[in-house]
Amino acid sequence: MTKPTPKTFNVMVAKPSEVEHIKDKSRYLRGTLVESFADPITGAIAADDVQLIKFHGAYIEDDRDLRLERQERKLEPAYEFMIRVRVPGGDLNAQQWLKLTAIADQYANKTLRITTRQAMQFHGILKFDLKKSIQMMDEAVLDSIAACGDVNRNVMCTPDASLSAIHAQVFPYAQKISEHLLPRTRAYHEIWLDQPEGRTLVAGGEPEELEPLYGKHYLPRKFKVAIAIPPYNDTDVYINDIGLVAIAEGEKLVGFNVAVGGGLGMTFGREDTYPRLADTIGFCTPDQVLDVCYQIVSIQRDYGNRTDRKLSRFKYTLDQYGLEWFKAELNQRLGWDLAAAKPVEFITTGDQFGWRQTADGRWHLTLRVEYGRVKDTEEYQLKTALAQLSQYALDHAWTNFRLRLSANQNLVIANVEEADKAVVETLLTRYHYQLEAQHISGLRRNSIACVSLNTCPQAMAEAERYMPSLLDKLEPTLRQYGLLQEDIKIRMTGCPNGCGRSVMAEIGLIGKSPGRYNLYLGGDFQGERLNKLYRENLDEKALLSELDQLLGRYSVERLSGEHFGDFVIRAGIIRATLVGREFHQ
Ligand code: SRM
Ligand code: SF4
Repeated sequence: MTKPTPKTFNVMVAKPSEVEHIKDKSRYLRGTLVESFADPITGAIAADDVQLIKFHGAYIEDDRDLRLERQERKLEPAYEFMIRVRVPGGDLNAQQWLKLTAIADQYANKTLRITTRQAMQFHGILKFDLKKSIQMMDEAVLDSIAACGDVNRNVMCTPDASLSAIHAQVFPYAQKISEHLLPRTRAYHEIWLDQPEGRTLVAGGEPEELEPLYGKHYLPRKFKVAIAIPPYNDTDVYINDIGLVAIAEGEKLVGFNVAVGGGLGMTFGREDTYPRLADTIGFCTPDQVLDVCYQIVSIQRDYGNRTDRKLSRFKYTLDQYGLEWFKAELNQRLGWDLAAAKPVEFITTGDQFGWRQTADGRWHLTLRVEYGRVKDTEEYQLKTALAQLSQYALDHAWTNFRLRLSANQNLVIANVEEADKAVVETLLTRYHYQLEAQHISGLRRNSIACVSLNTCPQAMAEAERYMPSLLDKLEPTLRQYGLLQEDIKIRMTGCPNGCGRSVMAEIGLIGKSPGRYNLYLGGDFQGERLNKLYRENLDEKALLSELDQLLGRYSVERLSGEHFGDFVIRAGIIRATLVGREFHQ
């Protein structure tokens, strides 16, 4: 194949998308954000700024529960902002946790939302409170730079130190890669933190900014990196644009397998969009990994589709030009060749709940947080318990105390000395929080639901708010078939964008319209196989009936140790999806 032409803005063959034009004239992501946020007339911001503010970690949304009523009353939608904090590896200290809790209480909807990428989100922030929220984050050395937008997003790594002897060697790479791929524009510091302009003016007054990786047009689309430490695939490593699998020799990290081109988003009605898992292309050593990530991002910058944003993720660049071309291009940019990948084996994408100990004698407690929403309810007060625990850590100079967010929307209380275990347990039980996840069903333990309504503008059906009641209705069926404690992975999203990674689930539910879902089957337990559409547009009754039949068969026909996702394929209920391009077939 002849070498493709790089698709930089100026030499693009086809028409650049509207977002490309917005980036082009944004003066490195400044746009008219200052003016928009000073405008007292509306809760909204200018149209171009709606795109630009994503690069600063925020989205404009409106409360969809109020949309109709406000339309009828001829009021503008109830505009509010979502902001996503960048937390590489999901790692937060006590002071940071307290600041985030304060933001939730003072400016947002009084909840903290752990995301499926180990970041933290706030919802319901009003326009004039956004800057104050960002400044509060900054006081705890946190930011929302590149948490959204056409750049590299939050870098993931397993948060649970007890799962691997090499965790301490691997974990810092989440932070290092995140920093290495951060945009360099000073726009964020100027606009939100009132820090002086960092740009120099060249002749003619054009601001010249040092943005060596991204340039003026940043990436064609969002970009994601994750690290997993086998045998645990709790970051769903193969759904990322770059998936790094840590390789150990004995108790020493020797490098990473490099996988490229994962991504899950698709659009109903467009079969040229599809989820795709990353292909493993080789191995690099720890001191090579930053350069490898940088050069992969640079190839996507130069060759990604900048015309049709539905086809602009890296996965499509790879499928368009081919893996062999990509490997050759990468090796050329690196100036050396990746080594051959090492064999790896994963056993699960789930979290390991409860207390677990590391070799240094410290304890780590993984708590289930229902769909990542840290809140106080009448039943339990998790938000208060975690804030009090963080305050205790500060008061007692417990400096290595950490709260770590998991990619399954859960939380690890990390680095607890034997003597402090009782403090943690007392606080959690005082606020009625269950320490162990073993009291709930295996299906619930292995469930994820995306944010969806009432805040997500893309939602077609409920997810986070509906999943608990759906599970209430499924659990009697599980009990009847003796499957209550069986680990089965179920995930729900309110639309096909894939934020809750439904197409990787053994039971995947994707919202089609209010109260109706597509049912997908055949994902595996270890995160190495996509599922496939089984039934379309089911209401709750039809869904429960389908699952009743499937679970009934599973209970009698399964082989010893066989996971549900493998069973439905072996039993001929669904065909396995082996490559993303065949997802719709
Ligand atoms: Fe996502 C867009 C929430 C993880 C694929 N995602 C959105 C937006 C911003 C809606 C929008 O565009 O207006 C959602 C905000 C709703 C809200 O009110 O909070 C949203 N995504 C989320 C979170 C919060 C879901 C959650 O329940 O935790 C996750 C935040 C991650 C983070 O901290 O960075 C989240 N999103 C994901 C994942 C899973 C992952 O990365 O592990 C995916 C699938 C993987 C992938 O990227 O392919 C994902 N989100 C998308 C897409 C589809 C992208 C595509 O390639 O087509 C969109 C829509 C878009 O980009 O146009 C989207
Ligand atoms: Fe919103 Fe769809 Fe993502 Fe759910 S999957 S948060 S509904 S964009």
